[in-house]
Amino acid sequence: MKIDRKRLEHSIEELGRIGATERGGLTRLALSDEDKRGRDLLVRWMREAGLRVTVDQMGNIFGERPGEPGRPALMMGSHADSVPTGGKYDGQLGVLCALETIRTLNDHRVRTRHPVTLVVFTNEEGARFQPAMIASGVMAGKIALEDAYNARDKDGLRLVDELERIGYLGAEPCVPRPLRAYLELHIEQGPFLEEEGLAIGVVEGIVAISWSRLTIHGVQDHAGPTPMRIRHDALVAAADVVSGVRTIAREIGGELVTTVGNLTVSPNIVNAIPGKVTLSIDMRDPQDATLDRALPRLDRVVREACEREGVRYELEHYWRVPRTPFDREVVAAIERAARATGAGYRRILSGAGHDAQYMAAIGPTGMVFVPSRDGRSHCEEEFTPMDDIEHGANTLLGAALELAGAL
Ligand code: HGY
Ligand code: MN
Ligand code: MN
Repeated sequence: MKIDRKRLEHSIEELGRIGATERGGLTRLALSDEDKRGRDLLVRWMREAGLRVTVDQMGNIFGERPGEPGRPALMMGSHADSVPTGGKYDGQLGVLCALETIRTLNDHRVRTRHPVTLVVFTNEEGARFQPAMIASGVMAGKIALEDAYNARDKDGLRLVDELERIGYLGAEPCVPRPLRAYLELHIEQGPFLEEEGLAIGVVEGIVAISWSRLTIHGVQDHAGPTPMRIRHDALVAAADVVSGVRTIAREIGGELVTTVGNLTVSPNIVNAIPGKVTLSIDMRDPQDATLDRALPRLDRVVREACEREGVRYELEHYWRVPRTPFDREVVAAIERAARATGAGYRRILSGAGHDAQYMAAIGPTGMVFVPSRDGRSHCEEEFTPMDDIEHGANTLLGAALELAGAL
């Protein structure tokens, strides 16, 4: 039994047109009008596949295919929101490969012991509302529903109000469901599979992640008449922090990665000394202990940079997800399915966060990776060849058949 490559390719192209950018990428921010249009299309496809569609309090969408009554479901899916000027594979490919798996089961009239449930998670990216993976985080009991509801985007709009506005504020409680397993196919978003000429990654787990936000208060003043000796420039302190964040990764080394991805300056005009700067710090490592070493260094970098410039600051380490190992039985099932495709594969660790990170706290979880061209993602150049997607989708199908128990 194999997936229908043409049908899958067509679905990728059709969903990828919703929020498409001129340069072939995708901007479909969580709970935006484009996200609503994408969700509506997925709900239509789920219904056409005979699934019972429900929506929970966080806007997560579920499409249920029946199994034997009383058995826990095999859940599979991903997210359909993107980063700004991102790609049309991150997240949506996992949703569409899960849908293609179900469509293939339908084609072959396969009945399964366990129900099979397709899931589309809300706001996985954390691009519009923080933190990332907020909806699977609420489901896993790691993020309070009220906190998620009150998360605000850069325009001050609340997550719950945006859910309501697009018609996806569901009634189903966003709580753990009994799980046979959770499977997620995703692009690797790194260079290793392509470098080694492999089509499939059997994901053993996800790195530890820490997100911090820094606000620096300087003294806003005129860029002309203010002598250098009396300046307290928030952006000069921020610049020291940005290079200090890079130095932490260089000094600790190993697989630690550190990024300042977001920086806002106020009043952000040519002729005023910046009075206020906010910036984000993203740090990740396969070991929690390394992040525990890196965070005090970050505190020191910020303290010293701000002391030098004589500015005040607030530094908040507001999100931390531990290194997450996946379930050995599920990983083994995915590896068997990968081997059965005949394509090249290897075990791999994910450097990107995924909803699977929280789902692993609810039930046995595993992921399938497919390569990213040049290792690129979160950019319009994001791309994965259809041959690799086909191998990945057939791996997902094989693992689903084993874990759901084809009758
Ligand atoms: O941040 C991440 O790793 C994911 O793309 N949300
Ligand atoms: Mn993703
Ligand atoms: Mn992403």
